Amino acid sequence: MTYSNILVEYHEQIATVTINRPKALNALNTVTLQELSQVVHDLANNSSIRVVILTGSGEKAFVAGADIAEMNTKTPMEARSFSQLGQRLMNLIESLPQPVIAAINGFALGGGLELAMACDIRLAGENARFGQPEVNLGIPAGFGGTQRLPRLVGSGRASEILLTADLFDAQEAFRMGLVNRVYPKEDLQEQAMAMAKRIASKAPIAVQLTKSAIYKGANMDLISGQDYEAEVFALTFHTEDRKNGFRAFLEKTQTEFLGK
Ligand code: CO8
Repeated sequence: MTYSNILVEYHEQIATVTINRPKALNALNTVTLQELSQVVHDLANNSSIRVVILTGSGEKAFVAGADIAEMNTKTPMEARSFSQLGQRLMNLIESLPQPVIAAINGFALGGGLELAMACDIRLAGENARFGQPEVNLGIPAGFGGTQRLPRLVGSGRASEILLTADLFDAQEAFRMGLVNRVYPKEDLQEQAMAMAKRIASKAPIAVQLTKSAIYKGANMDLISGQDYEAEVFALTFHTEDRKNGFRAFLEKTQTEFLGK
């Protein structure tokens, strides 16, 4: 399937999804949000894909936010629908069975940072710049940023970022735990692919259940989260991969995980 604003490339068991509106710094308009939702929906049903990389096209931006030109003409009701379209996309990414790595290759602002925060792992090029500049435009963040940012970096730091609209660089994002690693910009995509391959080589059902336990647990109390963990732990004991993984360890050999 071809999209006007999204590129999808497949490399063995890894899908790279690129937001492709470089002239608008990959800003998220309605079409891009809809296409991305369709891509994520399709990937959720594609069991041959084990890891997804999400990135932006061009040298300058991951995503510079929701599309300001498009939003400018919206009525309050249309703005609500647009916010909910973005929120649904972020939730869809978070609940995708496969892990998603954000390769942040430049500006990740507003809806762009919100998109990165819906991913499981964030890797940044050293040229990346981050921020939630919505209050400069007279709006609050609207794709989940007021909720995910405090959960990721704590409410004090999140409040500063959301209320001042100050931009910050990749090293600062790293120091506050918002990104996992920072790479020279020319190494970013290669490093994202290397990490994706490492994850893709692990037992896929265990990987997906781990993601699910992290994601579900974030919205549960500790005891309920542990109950869920015990359930998914037990589930893996039905799998061939669990048996083969244990056997390989005990026999000091290697196994290739098949996802069953
Ligand atoms: N939307 C639309 N177009 C954009 C956006 C954007 N968010 N960002 C950049 N562009 C366009 C510019 O208009 C410009 O287009 P043109 O060449 O036709 O004039 C092109 O991309 C290149 O941008 P600049 O010339 O501005 O490039 P600079 O290097 O000078 O500046 C910046 C780069 C600093 C990233 C600058 O473009 C900028 O500040 N962009 C806007 C950043 C921003 O405010 N993002 C937040 C948007 S609001 C948001 O994301 C809310 C999400 C929830 C919404 C739900 C509520 C309804």
